[in-house]
Amino acid sequence: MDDWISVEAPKALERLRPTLRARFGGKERRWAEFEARLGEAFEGIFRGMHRLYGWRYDFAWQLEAALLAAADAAAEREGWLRNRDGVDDGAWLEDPSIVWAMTYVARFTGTFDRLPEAVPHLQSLHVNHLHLMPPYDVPEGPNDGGYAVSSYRRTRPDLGTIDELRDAIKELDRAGIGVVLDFVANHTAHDHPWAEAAKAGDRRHRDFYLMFEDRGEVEAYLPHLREIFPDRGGDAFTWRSDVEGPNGGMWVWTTFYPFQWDLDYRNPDVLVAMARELLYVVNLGPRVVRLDATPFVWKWPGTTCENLAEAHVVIRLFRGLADLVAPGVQFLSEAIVHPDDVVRFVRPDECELGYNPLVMSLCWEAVATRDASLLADALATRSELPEGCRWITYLRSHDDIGWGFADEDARRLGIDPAGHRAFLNAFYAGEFPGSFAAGARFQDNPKTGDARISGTLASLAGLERALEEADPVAVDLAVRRILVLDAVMTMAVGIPLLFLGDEIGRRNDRTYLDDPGRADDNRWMHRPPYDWDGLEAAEEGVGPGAAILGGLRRLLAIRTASPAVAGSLPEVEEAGDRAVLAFRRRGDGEELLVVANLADREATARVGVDPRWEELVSGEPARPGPLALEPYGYRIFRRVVRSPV
Ligand code: OTU
Repeated sequence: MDDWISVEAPKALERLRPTLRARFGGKERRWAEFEARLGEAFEGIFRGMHRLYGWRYDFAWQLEAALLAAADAAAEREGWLRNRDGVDDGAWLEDPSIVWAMTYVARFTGTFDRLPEAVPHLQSLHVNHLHLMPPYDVPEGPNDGGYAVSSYRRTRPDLGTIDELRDAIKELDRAGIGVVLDFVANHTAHDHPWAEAAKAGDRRHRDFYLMFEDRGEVEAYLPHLREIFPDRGGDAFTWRSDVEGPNGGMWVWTTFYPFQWDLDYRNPDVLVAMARELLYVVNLGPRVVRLDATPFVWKWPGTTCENLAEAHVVIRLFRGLADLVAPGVQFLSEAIVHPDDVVRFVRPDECELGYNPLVMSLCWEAVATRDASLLADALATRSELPEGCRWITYLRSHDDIGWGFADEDARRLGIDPAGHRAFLNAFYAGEFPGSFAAGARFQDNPKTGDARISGTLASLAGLERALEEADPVAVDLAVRRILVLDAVMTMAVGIPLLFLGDEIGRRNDRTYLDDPGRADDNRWMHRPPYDWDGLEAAEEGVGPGAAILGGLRRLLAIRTASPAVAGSLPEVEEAGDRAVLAFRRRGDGEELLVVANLADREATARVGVDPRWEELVSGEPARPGPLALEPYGYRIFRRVVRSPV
């Protein structure tokens, strides 16, 4: 098969060359650039298309359509972006100074044109990549925080126009802040023009979605599927009487909410149409595109319809086509699944970047159990990625926290996975006696016993309860808890990502309950409007926000000046106390030793340091012998190592 492709692909390229060239309308330099990239990427694209659609009578036409989409996007790409493509080869991944943040435009500066006003604050946090939550047009009413996209070519009117978004991206980029934009590959909103056409009975667009005339057809899939959002009631299929069908409607596949219609990538028309939208987004100017819900894009009856091999081929095709247009633009994979499956999306020909939900959830696991073993084990055994790829490490996002550790890892450490998850849910929902957390259960599923957790960093870490109880000791402890978690996030592995607001200890927001479009999705409790007054107070040294902001800035200053964190893996070591996480990072003429006490009691750590090391957090000289750590105390030791001659 492979041999056949390596013979056929060059012939196909030969045949397509004049058609593609014509799209550049005489812009010879652009065509030459495109042609050179084509030489590199074509065989991969051919292979992917053939793997998915090679059996079809229209395979050659669909291949052509996909390449035409890339040629058109390349011909249209703006000059400043082409200049950036010329220098941006992804080498920035090797840079320790990369720091990410995420926010909703509506809840941060309100509009695109005011984003540049936030640059000084972002810079004070060393932030140089900003994920703007989906700013695209959405249906009226609930829209899953923008993840129900009605069109990629229009923005939400309250934020500004698509041109204003373009301008803001360009201006932020000039200020050294690359933008991260979403591409929601798995579904569209139920009022996307394709969905509207499908409702109106258009055959071509009906085939864009997974639609079934009767319940019997659904049964081929149903028993194997996981319920992603059980709270909504029902299952992954929604009966729509506004879609014409022989039984007065159709069942539509809706993995997430009923207003998010899953696309059917088994239809090559969908791949090509979505590639056009993706390349449109790429041409808006982001440095990174976040691919939402990557595991779900391919479905076969009788399978879980998650993480299928074909889903990877779809991502690879997107990557290959984007390589023709903007090779410097990186992809970020959002796969919140078993750790073995998470890592498979992170590879140079799929997504160079991947969220690390394992480290995220195990940070929380460690402070709940006062035991760093599972976190240490994950860092030691599950940090490695292919060359040129990086984790995005975070403590929480706009989504819930799921306990995604592997059952087999837990069992190896003598932990019962189901019981442990039940404990963690009770703990972070604040139900467990003595818990410091003020979170809430998200998508509690009594049938399976599964649940996830909502809450801001500060509320989950105990600040909300401590302030409510006006208990200064508990407030101090909560601040330390937040900072030790920040220390792990900034130093352990990958690129740190902050949810804006957490840097000043923003607590849960319950106003979402008054908004009918949000009230039944408690993830809104941890997506509060940005508290600019709170920031001012924190800057003036007032309240726990000031301590959090100061501590985090110190950590980020250390992190961004430490070449050892850029390319190295954490080397985890025993420190003689289960509450203590200790790891080294080595590289580029320096060695770091990070020691963090994840318990609310004093700990003693065995660390091999001597006066040749400096300690960067306290500034105190390093002393040999056991290290006494206060509750949630952390130290970052550094020494210069001479490179081998
Ligand atoms: C993503 O999350 C987004 O981050 C969510 O905000 C969206 O609601 C959702 O997609 C639909 O667009 O289940 O609880 O394995 O777990 O894609 C969050 C990936 C989610 C899924 C993930 C999804």
